[in-house]
Amino acid sequence: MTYPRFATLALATASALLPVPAQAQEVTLRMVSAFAENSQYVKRLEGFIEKFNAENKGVAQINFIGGPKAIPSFETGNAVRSGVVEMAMTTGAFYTTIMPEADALKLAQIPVAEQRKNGAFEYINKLWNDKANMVYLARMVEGTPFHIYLNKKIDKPDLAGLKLRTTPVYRDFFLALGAQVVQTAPGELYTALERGVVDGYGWPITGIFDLSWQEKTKYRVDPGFYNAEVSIVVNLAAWNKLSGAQRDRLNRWALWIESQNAEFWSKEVERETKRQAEAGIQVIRFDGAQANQFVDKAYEAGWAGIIKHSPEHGPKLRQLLSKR
Ligand code: 173
Repeated sequence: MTYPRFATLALATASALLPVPAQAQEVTLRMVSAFAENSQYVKRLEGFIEKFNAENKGVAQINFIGGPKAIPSFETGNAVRSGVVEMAMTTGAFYTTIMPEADALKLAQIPVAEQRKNGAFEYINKLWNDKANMVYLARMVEGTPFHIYLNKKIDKPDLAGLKLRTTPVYRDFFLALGAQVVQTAPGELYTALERGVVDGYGWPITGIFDLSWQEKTKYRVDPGFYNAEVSIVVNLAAWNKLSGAQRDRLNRWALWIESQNAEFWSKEVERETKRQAEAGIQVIRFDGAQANQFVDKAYEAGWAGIIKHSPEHGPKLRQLLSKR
């Protein structure tokens, strides 16, 4: 439809005189990642950001600043809490010093889609708002268990005499298995393996190739345990400054990326498992009752750690995140 010239002019003049509503201004949100720039996690994030930016011009844009070189992995939580950046893709284990409950998300036995329905997601957001000045926006990684990777052979679930690289994710479980632990950021693990400072490490089933750890890894212990959690968090003050339309876009895109998780990660698990075998990594496999005990012990140690540090919220999180 074409308008007569004067109508167009009149409209243009009228809109020039109106105050600009908040939602008419495009907002740019700066974002960092706790994981390396060449990692699979970040590649997927970059694809997401590219699509988001292309489809949300004039509303909101995400400016990806970089990985741990920009903000060290264990500082990403602080950076979002304090507003140094507006967003981060990180994991709860990296900001337990802000709130110990952050590390509970690895213990989720139900997908985030279900967490959004059973009250868990709301509970999480209330906690994250209150304790970390953050909005918990979207879970990026689901359905990828953690594993123990070793350079020394074990024949039962016993890590006595071994020194393992850890983060809060694995700490209580590895200690329960008798290991000595040393905490490092992902970026320091290669050197720790190379120098023989550690005999192994914890990491999800995907991603060991990102920083070349396969070169220094002989065994993977099966089964895996927990549910690796990597999510997008947003500074609460920045969130509150957004217009309803801008928040709506971010929420819609959060749901969109989450809806891709199951298929994306199940393919990655298959691909990376195969790739590990091709790289010569041997599997130390516990079966049957021993496997069940191993996994049960992981969850028991994990929840005991959470509940010890958060007697107030730990039990509720356990109830909300566990399979019925
Ligand atoms: O660094 C880690 O091993 C870690 O805690 C983690 C958490 C989530 C995904 C990948 C690694």
